[in-house]
Amino acid sequence: MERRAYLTGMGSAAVVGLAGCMGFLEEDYDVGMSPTDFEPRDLTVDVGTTVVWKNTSSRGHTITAYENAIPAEASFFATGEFESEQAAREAWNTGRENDGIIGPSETYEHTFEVPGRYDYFCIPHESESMAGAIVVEE
Ligand SMILES: [Cu+2]
Repeated sequence: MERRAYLTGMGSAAVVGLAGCMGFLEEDYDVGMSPTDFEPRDLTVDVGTTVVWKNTSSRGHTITAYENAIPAEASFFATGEFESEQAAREAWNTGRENDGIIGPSETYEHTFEVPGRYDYFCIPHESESMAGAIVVEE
């Protein structure tokens, strides 16, 4: 736990850079989560990269793409495997069994095949500005 506290105390860019060249610091995920935020909020990857999110907090979260803020040719993505942002929101709002929530220590991954910027958010904590972006470069 001491290592995590040390890592989160640094800028996210520094963490990614350090983790890349210092093998012993590498984690099994790319984006972690605090109770109300993604860490880091912004991540840049190469096209074809599989990004792994891990819920490193004690609260449940969703990872839900903003349908109108991803590249036009890209496919929508969301925890719960919903086919649209509206379907994801409805599932959460109506308390369905599959509400898209991932619990503490659970992971979600998505492979980005189309370059561009992907904005996403957490449905239950949208009002607390829990959102992030993946920038996919050629
Ligand atoms: Cu959340």
